[in-house]
Amino acid sequence: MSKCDIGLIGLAVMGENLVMNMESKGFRVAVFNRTVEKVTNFVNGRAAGKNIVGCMSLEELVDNLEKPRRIMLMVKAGKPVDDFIDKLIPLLEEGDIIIDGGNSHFPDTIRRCEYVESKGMRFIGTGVSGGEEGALNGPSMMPGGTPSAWEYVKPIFQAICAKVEDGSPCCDWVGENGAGHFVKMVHNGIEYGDMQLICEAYQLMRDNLGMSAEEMHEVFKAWKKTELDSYLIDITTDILAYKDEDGEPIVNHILDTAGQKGTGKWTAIAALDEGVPLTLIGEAVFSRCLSAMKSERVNASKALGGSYQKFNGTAEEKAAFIESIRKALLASKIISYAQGYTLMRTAAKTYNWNLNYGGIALMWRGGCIIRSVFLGKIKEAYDRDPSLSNLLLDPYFKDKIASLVPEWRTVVASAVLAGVPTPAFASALSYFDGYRSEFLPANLLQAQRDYFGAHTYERLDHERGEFFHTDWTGHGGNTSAGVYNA
Ligand code: NBP
Repeated sequence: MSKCDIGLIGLAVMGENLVMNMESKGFRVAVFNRTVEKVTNFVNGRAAGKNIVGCMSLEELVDNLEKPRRIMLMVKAGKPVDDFIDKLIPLLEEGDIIIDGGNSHFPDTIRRCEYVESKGMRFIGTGVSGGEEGALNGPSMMPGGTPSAWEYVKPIFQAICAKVEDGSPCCDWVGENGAGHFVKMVHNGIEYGDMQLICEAYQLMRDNLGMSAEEMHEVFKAWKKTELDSYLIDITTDILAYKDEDGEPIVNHILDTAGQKGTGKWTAIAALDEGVPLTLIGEAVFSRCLSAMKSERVNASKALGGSYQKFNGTAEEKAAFIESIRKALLASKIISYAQGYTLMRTAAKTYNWNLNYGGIALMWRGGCIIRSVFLGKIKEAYDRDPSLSNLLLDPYFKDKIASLVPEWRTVVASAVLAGVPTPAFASALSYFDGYRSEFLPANLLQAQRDYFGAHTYERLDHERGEFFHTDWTGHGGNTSAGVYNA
């Protein structure tokens, strides 16, 4: 019997579908699962008659693999990954490759990569996006880790991943140690942002314009034909048309509390750690938190007044406002990606990753939840200038946002007047206005810091790096604080 090309541990929804995908591309796959009955069920069920070898122990799995061995873990993120790594290492040989395809936090991947390499083996941490369907038919994959492992994993990953129209794979090497999982984390953060933006457009149409789910379905259907064309707009269009058993749109029956698994929070925390203003994704995470406070909001709506001002324009004005909402959504989306890319650029410096920003846009272009036509424009921007410091400075995005700004302002202002919350639209606009400001009020802020804490300040009429302190009250000394926190 010939050996297998790859082993996969973890026969839950993602693992099973990835195995089926690999097998369909001509790879022979050995499989194992902690609860071994699942192996038996799988090989006798979905995998029956396929080029898939069920293994009842890790030893059997390892014995069944070509060298260098490639073993992919698709298990619950966290301790199960560490446990499997520790069980595998004594069974493996130098140069063998352990791949973690779960949603691991990138600091864990950095640690695991160093640990596995210290034992003479190689490690890859890869983001896999696209859910169950993506795993089966072609996910977006973002691998990083031990660089020398990539040549052994590349033929499999690039065969099973999603492809864009010209056949380019939505999977390429991201960078060393935790880079792949970092990029996957930012992907998930951007996903939070994209979903929040769509929900704000929906709330404006529902609560300000008083539109029905059916009417909004038509609007999103039309938006699919614009630059907003994306998987998330697609599924929103479908959701709004879906009827419950009583014939009502099911969306009207769903409780308005959102769950989260934490990857958006990780992205926001990484941004705070790196000092990057990732305001839109931050607002998207907090909006889910606010949504989860349902009973408190119900009480507050009674205590504080929970109604929204209704739009009272003509049919033409309503249609024009809907188009303005579309533009506000697009403008805010550009800001979200500009912020996400700034986070990746900053983290790349911190962690010494040589990230290929156009390549990342291509990886997200197909297969994953944020896949969209828009990502093609980001790829083009980084092809034009791989060292672009901010997406907003690319000629295409600069012109695009300029064309959207007036109506974006109208939408945010109208939402504020109507009392409809639009935290992502509004924070994106504030970021835009802050980013394009030569002068911010931080001169006053720095004066306050110097006043109460002798934190010193720099002056416009002196070179950068010269620090001054003022005795603001006349009772202070000339001593300034030792550390200047820029
Ligand atoms: P789950 O995240 O539900 O994990 C199930 C697998 O983990 C099973 O094989 C289970 O074994 C194993 N496992 C658990 Br649970 N606890 C274990 C432990 N203490 N020791 C050893 N094994 C343990 O599966 P999934 O939804 O297929 O996701 C797999 C990974 O892919 C996760 O990291 C997930 O975050 C990520 N991911 C999921 C999606 C998605 O749409 N579901 C998308 C992208 C990425 P058992 O059968 O013996 O309980």
